[in-house]
Amino acid sequence: MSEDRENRENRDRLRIAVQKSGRLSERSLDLLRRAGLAFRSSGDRLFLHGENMPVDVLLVRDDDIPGLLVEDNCELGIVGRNVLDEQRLAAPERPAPKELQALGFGGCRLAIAVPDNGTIASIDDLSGKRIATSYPALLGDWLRTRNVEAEVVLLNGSVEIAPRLGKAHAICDLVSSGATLAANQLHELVTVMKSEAVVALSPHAQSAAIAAQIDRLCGRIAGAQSSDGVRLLMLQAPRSALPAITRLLPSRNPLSVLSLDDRPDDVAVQVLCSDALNWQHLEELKRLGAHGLMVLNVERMLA
Ligand code: PRT
Ligand code: ZN
Repeated sequence: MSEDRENRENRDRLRIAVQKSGRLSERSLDLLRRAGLAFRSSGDRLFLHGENMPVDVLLVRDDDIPGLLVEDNCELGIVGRNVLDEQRLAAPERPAPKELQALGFGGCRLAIAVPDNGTIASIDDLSGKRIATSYPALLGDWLRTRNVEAEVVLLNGSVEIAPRLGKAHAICDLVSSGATLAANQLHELVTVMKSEAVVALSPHAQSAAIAAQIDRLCGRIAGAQSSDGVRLLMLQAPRSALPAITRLLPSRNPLSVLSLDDRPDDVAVQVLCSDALNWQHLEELKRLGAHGLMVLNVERMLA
């Protein structure tokens, strides 16, 4: 048995890979903390040792995460679906990591965008055109399933300037706010895929001990995630203002309404809201007569 294989089989600590530094890093580590994991950093800051669970965190480039899972260097990874699916399609002969759970952050879409005031107005117009992208496998697959014969031009960065440089007629890149496209006089033609951060699982079979750790950590991640962005709004208000308050709130959750001993016309209200609850809502609630407004983050929820 190779030393590597032996190490792996003797391993009793779960390893999860997350992006070292980038858009997903902070939210990924925050999620693990909220799942109850406390960790200590190693000197080289590439490894976080879980202190209260047998779980270690590898800090790596996001593009390395699918490979680490395929090579069985770690069991779980938090990575954009775009990266996971691109690598799966690029190497269909390799065992593919499995998407276990979507995480609701890192949301974006892979979209084909074309120059404003250009000649490409529909998907059919892409035939015979060059499309620049860092996602050749996802784009190639999309073009094939739609029978569009376009040339895929691989670029590893600054894809959005390719049309102006004359390198391509269109681009296929990640979009979130759309500001980058607008700044480059481009607009979206069609969405190729929707993406967000996901938990991915190694395609290899695991020991019973590790499998139990995977279940436990994923269960906790799901629990932490269900309270993600959930806020508890507390306020006091005249009872007569309740219908208007209900109409104004960005929430369909029922209000808990409590009577106040010393003020029969007033009530105390509690309601769960999403993070769509903003300052303007609070100001409007105040105008309706609410006072003592408080918005608290919800850490954990158990139905
Ligand atoms: O160093 P490393 O390789 O780890 O990081 P990276 O630079 O490859 O990745 P990073 O941190 O930029 O992105 C990590 C993941 O975040 C991506 O794989 C996506 O899953 C997700 N994500 C979410 C995004 C965006 N939103 C996003 N807007 N990744 C990139 N962008 C870029 C996009 O490429 C374009 O350049 O942002 C620009 C567009 O943004 P808007 O808001 O102007 O539309
Ligand atoms: Zn990357």
